Amino acid sequence: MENLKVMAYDLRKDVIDMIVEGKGGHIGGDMSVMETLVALYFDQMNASPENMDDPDRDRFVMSKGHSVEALYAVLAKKGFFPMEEVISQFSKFGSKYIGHPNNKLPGIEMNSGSLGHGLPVCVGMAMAGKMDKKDYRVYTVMGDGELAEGSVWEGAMAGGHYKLDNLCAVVDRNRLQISGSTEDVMSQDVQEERWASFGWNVLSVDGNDLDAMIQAFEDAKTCKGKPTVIIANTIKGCGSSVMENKAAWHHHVPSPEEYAQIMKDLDARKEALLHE
Ligand SMILES: Cc1ncc(C[n+]2csc(CCOP(=O)(O)OP(=O)(O)O)c2C)c(N)n1
Ligand SMILES: [Mg+2]
Repeated sequence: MENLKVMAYDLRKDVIDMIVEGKGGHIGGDMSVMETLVALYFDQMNASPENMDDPDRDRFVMSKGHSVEALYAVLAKKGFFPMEEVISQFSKFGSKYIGHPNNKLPGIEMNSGSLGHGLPVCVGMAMAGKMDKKDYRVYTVMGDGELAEGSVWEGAMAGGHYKLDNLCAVVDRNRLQISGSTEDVMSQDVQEERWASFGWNVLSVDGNDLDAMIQAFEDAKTCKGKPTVIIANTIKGCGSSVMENKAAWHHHVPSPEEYAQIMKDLDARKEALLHE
């Protein structure tokens, strides 16, 4: 388990390199979502390069598609494509590693980036699983700003109505969206009640605590007759005080000085984990 926690920090470093190399990227949300992705791909999901065409594989959709750099880092670590290749080619002209997920790449189930579409499509995947009597589970991650999209709530309504207990959604609750605080732009403070009213099992945990995320995914599996939403309370930019909780770091390329400090901070967090 300690290794996975450290891995989440190593993958953050890969993301920073990707963004510096590609001269752009949604850095803040990549940092906040990392433990969610590590928990899913390295502990929970039955999804690997070996079984990506298997009808029984678990499905994941990165609904907040702008956090593609974090997804690329995790998929590369999992062996779907080489890490060096994605770092050196990210967002470059003619590259296949473009700035939002596309399903021509191995391991990516659905194109995303236009917010609000992941959950409704995952509802369909989960319904198909039930109809086909398959055991696979369906996962998606949304941003908290993304919850302003009406289609999210149509998906929520259908997920509850059809009692899709094979569906688990995560909200990366970092309290910031593109232009500032979610509470200023479109308040999300009552979202637990909203999800519950649509018939969902609602869990709220520290989303940058890998143990807590894994436990939440385990709890979701035991809940029958309802889909689960995990409100993952995270820190946007998690990993360095240079980036943390700063709206300006939603999309940002670190300067050479910022880069040096961020890498130092990420190494310090890793060290602290190793001596915990
Ligand atoms: C439909 C749609 N509208 C606008 C955007 C532009 N956009 C990209 S990221 C973003 C903010 C998203 O904030 P949040 O969902 O909280 O993501 P996070 O904080 O995790 O980065 C917006 C508005 C988009 N991608 N799709
Ligand atoms: Mg957010």
